[in-house]
Amino acid sequence: MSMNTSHTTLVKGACPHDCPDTCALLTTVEDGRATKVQGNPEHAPTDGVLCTKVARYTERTYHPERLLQPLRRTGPKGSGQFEPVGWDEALDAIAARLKTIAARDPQAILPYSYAGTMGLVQGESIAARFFHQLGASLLDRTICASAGAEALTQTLGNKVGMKVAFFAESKLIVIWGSNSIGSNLHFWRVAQEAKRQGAKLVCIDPRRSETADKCHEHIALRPGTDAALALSLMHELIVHDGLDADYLEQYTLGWEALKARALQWPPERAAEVCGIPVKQIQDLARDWGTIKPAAIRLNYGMQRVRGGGNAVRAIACLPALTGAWRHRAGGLLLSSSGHFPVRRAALQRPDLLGERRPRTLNMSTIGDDLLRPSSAEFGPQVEALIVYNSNPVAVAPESGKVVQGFAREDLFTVVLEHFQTDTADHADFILPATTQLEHWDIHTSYGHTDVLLNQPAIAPVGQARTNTDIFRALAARMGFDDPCFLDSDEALCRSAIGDAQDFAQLLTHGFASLPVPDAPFAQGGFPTPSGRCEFFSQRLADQGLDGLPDHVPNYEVTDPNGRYPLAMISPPARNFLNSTFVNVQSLRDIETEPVLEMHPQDAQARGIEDGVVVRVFNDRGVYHCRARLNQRARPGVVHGLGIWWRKLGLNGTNVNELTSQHLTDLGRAPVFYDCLVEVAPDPSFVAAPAKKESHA
Ligand SMILES: Nc1nc2c(c(=O)[nH]1)N[C@H]1C(S)=C(S)[C@@H](COP(=O)(O)OP(=O)(O)OC[C@H]3O[C@@H](n4cnc5c(=O)[nH]c(N)nc54)[C@H](O)[C@@H]3O)O[C@H]1N2
Ligand SMILES: Nc1nc2c(c(=O)[nH]1)N[C@H]1C(S)=C(S)[C@@H](COP(=O)(O)OP(=O)(O)OC[C@H]3O[C@@H](n4cnc5c(=O)[nH]c(N)nc54)[C@H](O)[C@@H]3O)O[C@H]1N2
Ligand code: SF4
Ligand SMILES: [Mo]
Repeated sequence: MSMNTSHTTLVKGACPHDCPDTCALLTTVEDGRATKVQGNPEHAPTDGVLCTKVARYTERTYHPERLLQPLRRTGPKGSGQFEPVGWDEALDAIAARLKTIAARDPQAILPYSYAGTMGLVQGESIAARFFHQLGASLLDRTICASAGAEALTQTLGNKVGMKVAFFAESKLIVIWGSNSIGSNLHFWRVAQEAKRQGAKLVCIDPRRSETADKCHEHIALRPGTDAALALSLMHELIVHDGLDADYLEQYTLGWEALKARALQWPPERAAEVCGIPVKQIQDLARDWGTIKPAAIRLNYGMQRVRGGGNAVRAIACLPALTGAWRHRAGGLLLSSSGHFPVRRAALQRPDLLGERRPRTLNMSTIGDDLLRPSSAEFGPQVEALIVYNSNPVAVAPESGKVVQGFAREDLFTVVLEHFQTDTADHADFILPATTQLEHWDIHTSYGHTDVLLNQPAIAPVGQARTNTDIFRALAARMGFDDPCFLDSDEALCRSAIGDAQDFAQLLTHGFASLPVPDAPFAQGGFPTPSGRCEFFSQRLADQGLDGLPDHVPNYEVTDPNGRYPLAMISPPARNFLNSTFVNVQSLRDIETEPVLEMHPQDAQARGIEDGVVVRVFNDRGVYHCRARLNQRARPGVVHGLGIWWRKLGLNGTNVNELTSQHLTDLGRAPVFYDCLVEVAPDPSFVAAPAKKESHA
């Protein structure tokens, strides 16, 4: 399991972050201290390479501001003023408060968590059991991928697709809504291999990203217009005889209906909607119809708009039109997570609810929901919030409202964290949690099909405890005596995944591959109700929705004469992972300050020079950052990069001050990239001195 030299150990682990690559880690431990985190060269998808962020994992783990002991609030809500408190005292007080609230109605308690760790054990195992036993409100975990996930499930039957390694053999790769170099580095390495073998790379992205720079073709469409482009590609394939009639006949459902829809989208119409040349559409359609094998790497960046679900449905149809799935290097990959036989019910134990059916609250509308009073439709006002693996004050949309909700003096908030984030600033109690180097976990992936085991490399830093251990301790204090609360983390790892998992192999190698066929849909066999690729979805039609994919325009469509004439998207900054790593100095030094990328033409029209502080605003709020003028932005679109910590920004806000709480067409997800703003120079702006984290 680990190799011993004199006082050095090499421990096998898994990267816990919300990233499709799920790298295998090797941590060097010298005399009990982790000194280096590297990629495991034996794990093919990792290939011995990590991104810059996780290569700095020891800097994050031993960060001087790491939370080392439980803290109790001393100042007003949100002031960030805390005093140290013992574990027993903190846990007793939390359990007592939860008991009081639960005695009235446990649904007034809301867990709030996401993918700070993607681990099945430190994610939702004991925590989920705890909230199920309690009967707390359920959380609809929609903040990232649920529009695309729902769309893919309706079309292909599950979150399934190509195996990432075979992109190396593709001759045409369409990178659609993904800055792979920044957010899917190990796929990019495979695409580079294909490029060396003569493949053509096309990038579809409003932003001229680092990835777009390195592709042969860049189609810079307006945000939220991908379905129009996809339908028009279908139009061209129909008109110019690019279809695989045999594949359509044998393995798809609803072709005649989809064909009629696609014929409404001649390239001239789509070009107008997308704001791109007609020729780009015609050329891509010709390539998609003639170059084989052809593959699409779709990513979630393009589904954060009103029509995000429909757009994913339209794009997911494209491989079936040309029979691209026949080849293992053809087809599409958005997510591979549906391939894993995770035993979710055994881990999370929804049966502990018994007959109770608590309400479900959507994490993407936490701003509104924290401000809602009790009512017949809503149920009880949220009185307590337990946050783990997430930083909602920074990452949830319309943060003005989120902050107002978290600032409620009557709301009882507990935050399990590594650092005093913007969310932790609003806690009544902050509980220090272990990092990936300090605990057991088991990981699936949404970018490859290997299971990874993470073994602890070092003892918990300070008084940190695992999420599981914290919920076990709370369960005991609540009087929950089901034996499932005693399961150890190692036992949870062993039981997490069905028969595909050989635990001995995981202990030895750190990873194991699932038995997934190389070309899963070469002869149909889609995991849909019909077994076919469902262009038409009866399940959607039964819900009163359009059974066919269509272009659904953004909620906020640009109007050059409108009050807010610029469309803003806010994709990740390469050196942060959502809001994680923003407080790691060496990485923040690379990103420097919060920026807004603008096209020089838009800047000039507003008297904005490169590097000046600007006000970005709409009816929801104001965000200050520095203008960065370059050709990455197309005219009419601006980019507020990365999810900065509010308190490390220029005026104590971040880009989510401007985003809305509207939801997508499918999957109830947020529409971060469907957002209109105006921008103005702000020469009088003086940055507030950066707030220091203070715990004492
Ligand atoms: N370095 C880094 N890596 C990350 C993350 C991070 O924050 N930093 N986040 C992780 C997470 S949580 C996720 S969900 C994944 C995936 O995260 P994604 O959100 O898919 O991130 P990106 O790959 O950056 O892809 C977003 C790209 O989509 C583009 N885009 C925006 N709107 C549209 C549109 O309407 N149409 C099209 N075609 N493109 C659009 C953006 O300009 C951007 O280049 O990445 C993960 N990896
Ligand atoms: N404007 C805009 N907003 C966005 C996005 C965007 O592109 N633009 N992207 C959205 C997307 S795709 C996503 S996925 C969400 C991400 O939102 P979140 O899932 O909230 O992700 P992070 O901001 O990385 O915050 C995760 C937190 O979990 C903590 N954490 C990590 N591991 C552990 C652990 O083991 N125990 C405990 N207790 N804590 C831990 C980390 O310290 C970190 O503070 O943000 C969304 N918000
Ligand atoms: S964040 Fe992604 S690329 Fe970086 S180490 Fe983790 S899994 Fe690999
Ligand atoms: Mo995400």
